[in-house]
Amino acid sequence: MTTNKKLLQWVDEMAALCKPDKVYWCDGSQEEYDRIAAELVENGTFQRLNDELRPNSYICMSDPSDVARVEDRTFICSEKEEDAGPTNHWMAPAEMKKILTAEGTGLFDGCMKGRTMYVIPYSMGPLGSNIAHIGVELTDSGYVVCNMRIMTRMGQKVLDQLGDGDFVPCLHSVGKPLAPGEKDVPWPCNSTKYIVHFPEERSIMSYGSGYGGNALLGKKCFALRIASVMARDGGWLAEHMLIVGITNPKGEKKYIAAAFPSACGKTNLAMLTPSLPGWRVETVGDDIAWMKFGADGRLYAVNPEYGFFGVAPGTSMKTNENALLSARANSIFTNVALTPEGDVWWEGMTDEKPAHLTDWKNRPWTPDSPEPSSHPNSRFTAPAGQCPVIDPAWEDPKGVPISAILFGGRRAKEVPLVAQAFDWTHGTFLGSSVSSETTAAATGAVGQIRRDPFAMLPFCGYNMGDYFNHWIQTGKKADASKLPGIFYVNWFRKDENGKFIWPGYGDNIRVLEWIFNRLDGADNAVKTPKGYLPKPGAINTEGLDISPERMNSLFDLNKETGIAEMEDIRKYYDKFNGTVPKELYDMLDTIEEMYEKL
Ligand code: SAT
Ligand code: MN
Repeated sequence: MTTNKKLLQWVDEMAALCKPDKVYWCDGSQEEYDRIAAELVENGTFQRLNDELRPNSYICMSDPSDVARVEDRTFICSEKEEDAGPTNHWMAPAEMKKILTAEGTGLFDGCMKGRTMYVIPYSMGPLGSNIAHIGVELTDSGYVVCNMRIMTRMGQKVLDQLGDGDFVPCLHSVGKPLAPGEKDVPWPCNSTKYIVHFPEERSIMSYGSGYGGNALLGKKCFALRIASVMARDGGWLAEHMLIVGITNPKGEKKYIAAAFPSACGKTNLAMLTPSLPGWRVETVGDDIAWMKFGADGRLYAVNPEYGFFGVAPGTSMKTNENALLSARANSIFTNVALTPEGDVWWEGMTDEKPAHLTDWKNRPWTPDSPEPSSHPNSRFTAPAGQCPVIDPAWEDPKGVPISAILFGGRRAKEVPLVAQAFDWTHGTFLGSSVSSETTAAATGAVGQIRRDPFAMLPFCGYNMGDYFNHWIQTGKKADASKLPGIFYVNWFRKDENGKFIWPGYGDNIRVLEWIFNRLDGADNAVKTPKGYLPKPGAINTEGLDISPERMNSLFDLNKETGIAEMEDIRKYYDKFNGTVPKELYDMLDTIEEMYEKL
């Protein structure tokens, strides 16, 4: 239990507002998890999988309308509209509070009737780490409790750590009160949804959805949107980045952090199986990095999370063995298909499709069925500690020292396989210009270039132009010799026949090798308008079927298309109402001049 006055008072107030039948404080024990999971089985929310095939694991099928984050219902309620910026939805805090909490008419008033309000104290980051922060989520969803126990460190140990300290209050309800005697549905939710952040108050309110980033409030809501504001004010970085340790054949190790828009192989890089002998890649995190400067002036990162909430379809022993093995037990599967043996299956898991399944809408499925068996955004929730290549330092409260930061996107042309930034400001420029071509997986036209700066577009809790400035200022305040190197990668260049030029996957270690050596000061690059590019032959292609000409085509330099790209970035910057820092406009001018001289 706790004697934290702010916490006790807030829980009392929220219980008075939401009117649950009872309030339950989560202790985080296995016994508690098993009990709540058994209740979910009883309610039809969970089905327990075959313990011989998938020990201590559950499958869950959501309401078909509640399957992904709802960006158009996501709000940043800062006092001033300009502080939310042009890329976020905004409403005045008082107006939003009225909608959510006003007595009698507010959505949260009475929203937990007939249910339990669970109190989930959780730590984002290793307990007691000076990079970590504590949140408390109140929820009426047992599904959320079970997922939060995998995704965060939670329970009594967090209250002990919290003491009288401060925490981020996170209120969540599925928005489906039960009348006396009313039978619950397997996946309660509400067609009205609000995912709301109050950056000045540093609090979160989420209504109407039980799914992923809408409901597991430690993840995108706290660890990115609210934490990005805390980071701006506190001089640190909260980023949508994976963290990996890379060890070369000599046994030397460096840690890198990397940001990619969706559908660019982020999870694969987080758990890469290198194709080059003697190299090792180990996972610290697959989605989010919190980075603070240490006393030695270096940047240290922790993974604030404790589990993976990974996309299931396409994950196989061939594409990402380590992700699949992470979910071999003690996991929750949402919106995938169920096999007759009581295990899970999804598109791409095996070459051969099973003859019979129960699909994610609970219908019989065969390979002739018109729809896929699993939702494209179906997920596994798996303990990070079960990853076969989890890094030995992943729980180190000090964090791991970051030597390089990578940005990347999916671009068929123009953007090279790899480039190193001239310096931190140029690296910030590269991060601000992150762009990716839309794939068939998303709605809308295929092959259109969409800017997703720092892969943070839906996750920045304040004005994106101010966020660029925070990056610039962070570099200015730091000891430049100790800052991580910044690189931009693009695994997705295509030739004139539309075929990928670079093999990707495990062969990406060859690019990481070049980066590794650059960080050690190797003289293997040339300065160009695109950054430092590898000298011809500097990337190890031994054993690859790729000609020097084809390699060179990954690094083409063209005055016209180069300048056109700069003009596109300039137009993009102009959308931010004058908040993009001068340093970045200056960088555009500098690079354009470099192109002019080609
Ligand atoms: O649903 S989550 O926000 O947790 C996952 C994602 O959309 O990246
Ligand atoms: Mn993500």
